[in-house]
Amino acid sequence: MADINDWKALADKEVKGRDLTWNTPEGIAVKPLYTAEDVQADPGLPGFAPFTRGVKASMYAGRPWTIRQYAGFSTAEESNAFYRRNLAAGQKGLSVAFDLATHRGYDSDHPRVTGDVGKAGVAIDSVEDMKILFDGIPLGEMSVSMTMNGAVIPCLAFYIIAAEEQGVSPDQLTGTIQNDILKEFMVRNTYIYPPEPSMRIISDIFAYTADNMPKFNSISISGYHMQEAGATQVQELAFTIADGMEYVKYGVASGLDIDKFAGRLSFFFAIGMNFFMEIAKLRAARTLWYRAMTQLGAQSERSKMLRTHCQTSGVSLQEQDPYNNVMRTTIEAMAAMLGGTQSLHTNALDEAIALPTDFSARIARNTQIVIQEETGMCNVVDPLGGSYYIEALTSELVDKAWEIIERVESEGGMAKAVAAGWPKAMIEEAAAGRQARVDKGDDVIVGVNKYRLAQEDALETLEVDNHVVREAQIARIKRTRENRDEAKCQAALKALAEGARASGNLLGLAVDAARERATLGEISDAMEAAFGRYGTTPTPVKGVYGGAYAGDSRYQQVVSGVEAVTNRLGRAPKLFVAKMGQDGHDRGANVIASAFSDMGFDVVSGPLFQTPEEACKMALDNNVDAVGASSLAAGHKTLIPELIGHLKDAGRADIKVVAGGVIPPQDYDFLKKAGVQGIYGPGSNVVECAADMLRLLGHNMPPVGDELEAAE
Ligand code: MLC
Ligand code: 5AD
Repeated sequence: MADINDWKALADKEVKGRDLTWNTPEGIAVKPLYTAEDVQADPGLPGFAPFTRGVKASMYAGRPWTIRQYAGFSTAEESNAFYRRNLAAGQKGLSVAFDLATHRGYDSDHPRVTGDVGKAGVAIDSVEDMKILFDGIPLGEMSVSMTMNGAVIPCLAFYIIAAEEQGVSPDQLTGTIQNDILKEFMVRNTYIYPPEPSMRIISDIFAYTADNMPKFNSISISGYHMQEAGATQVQELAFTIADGMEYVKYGVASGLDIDKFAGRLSFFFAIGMNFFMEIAKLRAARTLWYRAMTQLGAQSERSKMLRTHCQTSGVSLQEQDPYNNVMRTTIEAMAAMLGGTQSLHTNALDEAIALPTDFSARIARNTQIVIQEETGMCNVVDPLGGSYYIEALTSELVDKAWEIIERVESEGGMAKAVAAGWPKAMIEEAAAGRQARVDKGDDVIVGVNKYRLAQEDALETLEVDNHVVREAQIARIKRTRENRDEAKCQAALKALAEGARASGNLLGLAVDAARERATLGEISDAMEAAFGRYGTTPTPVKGVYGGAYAGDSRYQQVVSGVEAVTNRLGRAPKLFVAKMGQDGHDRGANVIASAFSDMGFDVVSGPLFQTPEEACKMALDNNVDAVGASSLAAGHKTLIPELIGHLKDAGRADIKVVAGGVIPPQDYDFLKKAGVQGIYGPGSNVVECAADMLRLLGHNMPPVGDELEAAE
């Protein structure tokens, strides 16, 4: 019989000695062949420790994963109608997307959120909105996930009261609250309070749910947003498990018995296009959590069992040739189910430009239904168990992630690591490296950097008129305030504020305030009075993007162009990367900032959450040549024209304004009429963005492929 050396000789001959090793971004050297020799240990059986092969013995053969589509937009009425249509069409669990005003603890009438109300999710200002959101949906039967982290106390309180007023007691509630603040500080940015009080909020929620809501998952510890921000699978895995360990330590330090709350911790991972790596990642995650929880002293098997939701990757989807996104999502959905997820969201094909329409949501949902009901794939538990490659990858991921986890632990845990900033820097470095690989065509994206269409068909997308939603919300807030018992409401808010300053369970106190119709903004303010509001300024990495481009002629042309402009101006051209509104997605802004700075621009990165007026002031104070407004949460039509208006009023219409991010092509004309001089959607090549910027600054930049020296 042939052995491995025979195989090596034959394969070498076939490819004439070419090295077939695939070096992945996570530093794994994937070989072209795996055999029994690569498998370190027997992975055990599903339903048994360490749960590598799944948390249930029967897995999907017994019950398929929950089809749980994340959704929310506009008003509670519109989102409720959308939920009901989706449930009628085969969706099994709900998952609420709140708008950014709600995330950040502002009522819809707050002046800082005019561009955000109802845009990236549904606007929720009080228990009245929450009741409408679940009208006709029995909360005693439906499991509901709420993606809420910053304003987690008022939102969960509204949910509890909405259920109470449906006649459903807290102990009947099944569902999940995201409640994962560490990754907010690292990558997602919808925090409100500083880290310490934010961690107290989480322990208070653990305590309240352990006592009153035994069927409710008190947290969804999320790696998803790390991968979206550019993390490799090893980083996502390591930091997520380390976050989980930190929450457990805080819970225990606050006096809770580990086995009383740990069984209701849940997880959330992204599933990207590296199919086998993603399958192995979920298996590795379960193996790691078992190890971590054993180390932390958990006794019950349930406490050591990693149950997870997954979402297919948003960043893997493209604006160009968008029907390719259906295939991408299908591949990712298969990886999630082969990895053994408990619940899944499949993204819609219009992901890169807007929120899903009924049409795109149907295709996304049916992707899961087809897998569950047409393929027979659910009938066998962990069908890839025992695959040499999958088992070897699983072990390698466990080892690589554990190394990072040990570093985190040796430095005092994840809260300290997040404060020190190195996990975020590591992720941003990976993001800049990925962008450079895509821009250079080393990482292929079909329809974007290869096989690009000459002409794109227009896609019909969902548009929300935030002005209309805001007016409706303001009217309802007014009615709610008029109809409540003001004295009782104020007393409840006062008790909450005192609880925040001293002790007392914040969720319990907020439930009382919610019952009295205190608004989300009022509940958040009561805690902010004690905790303060947290803000950070981004510090983009340097050298990674430029490093990846060493020797590239087009890159060199742009660098020379920047030098020419620098000589003309007597200083480097200055770009201000602005993030306005409550949109905290900063991967794009950070990648642009670090790449432009590597190319020689003088880059000023603004803080998150500026108003257009504040952004204008910063542009003027820094005397910049151009502002690049990054928008991924649909506020662009309100915020960018306002910024241009302020610049004009200040007599600085000469400052160029360009926009980048998730901007539907239908909005391009509107923005151009408002004075935006360049628009860069997803899939834009960053070197070409810089070439465009040079043209805007009056430099004669040659088109791609033209090797003529750029003449100043
Ligand atoms: C499951 N069950 C079985 C079984 N399979 N029983 C017998 N045999 C089987 N084969 C039981 C389970 O034990 C459980 O009961 C019950 O059925 C439900 O199954 P589950 O597997 O727990 O599923 P689910 O209820 O859907 O819970 C999944 C979860 C949860 C634990 C991962 O946390 C969850 O739903 N998370 C969703 C998070 C989410 O949607 N996030 C969106 C983020 S979007 P019991 O009693 O054991 O519980 C986002 C984007 C952004 O964040 O904005 O940035
Ligand atoms: N409705 C549906 N999906 C949403 N996403 C974000 N907001 C919404 C919403 N309101 C999805 C996108 C995004 C990820 C974070 O969640 O897929 O990439």
